[in-house]
Amino acid sequence: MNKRRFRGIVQETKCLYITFGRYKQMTEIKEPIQKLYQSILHFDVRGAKDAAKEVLNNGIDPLEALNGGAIPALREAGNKFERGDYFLPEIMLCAEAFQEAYRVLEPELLNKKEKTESLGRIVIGTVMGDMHDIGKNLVKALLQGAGFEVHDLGRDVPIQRFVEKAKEVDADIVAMSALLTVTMQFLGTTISALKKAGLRAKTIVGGAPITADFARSIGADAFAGDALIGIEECKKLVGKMEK
Ligand code: B12
Repeated sequence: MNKRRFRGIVQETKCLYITFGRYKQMTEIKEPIQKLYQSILHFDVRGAKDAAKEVLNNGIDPLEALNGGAIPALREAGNKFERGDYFLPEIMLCAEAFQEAYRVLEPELLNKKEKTESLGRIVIGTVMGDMHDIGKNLVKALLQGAGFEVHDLGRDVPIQRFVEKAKEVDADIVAMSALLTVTMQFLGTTISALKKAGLRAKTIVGGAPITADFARSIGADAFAGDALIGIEECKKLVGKMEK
């Protein structure tokens, strides 16, 4: 092999190492986030709490930990439930582990408050018949962090309760969550009831089974498949951001 060819091979190998190194860095999930994922998936409530503390102690953004570890763990638990590997008690324990970790992370999320002046009033809740509130609570915390005044009605919220509260606080936005295919319909009925009552509030919907097409079909003003996008959509709805 001549010298030129040899130098070429050395150069190519160096490039490969550098590229692979960068790729590894990009794909490496930080250890406390991995711990958070494993603890939630394996319903280790104490472990999830400790992992969340570790996340904060290591200066990791709580949102990165939620998006990179805690939420994927719940999604995987849902997949296991669908495949028959997990049953309801396991899902309940996974949810408990998530909540325990979330309690540690939430104050730090709220600390990221962007503004002191309110961006607008939002009424939020999970629709009638639906007990899933983890996603809704996350959206609520981020909305508060972004500077919205949020009125949380909780979960399993009757249609009329949304209407009454929106009227009472003169809401700019009504935000609704639904996680079950059987409760998705109540997003539409609530939007119709808000319109029928002549309220000016804009509506935004979200939740795992909701799609942009479905949101459009029920007359929602906005949709987001993810909490962070939801915050940007709410800012657009109140005209605080370029469309
Ligand atoms: C945890 C969980 C539970 C917990 C809920 C605890 C709680 N306090 O919330 C418990 C154990 C109580 C539960 C019960 C049930 N569950 Co469940 N559950 C889940 C699971 C595993 C995770 C959901 C979750 O919290 N995800 C994490 C959060 C952060 O994600 P998210 O909710 O999607 O929210 C994000 C976005 O969607 C968005 N978002 C959400 N809401 C909103 C709102 C707005 C306005 C915006 C902008 C954005 C937005 O932002 C969030 C963050 O990015 C899912 C699996 C899955 N893949 O979703 C099943 C799942 C939703 N459950 C399911 C089922 C079937 C049930 C039960 C019927 C089981 C049973 N046989 O009893 C009951 C129903 C009870 C009821 N009446 O509601 C099915 C639903 C199937 C379907 N197509 O309808 C799923 C999909 C599991 C599965 N794969 O089969 N469940």
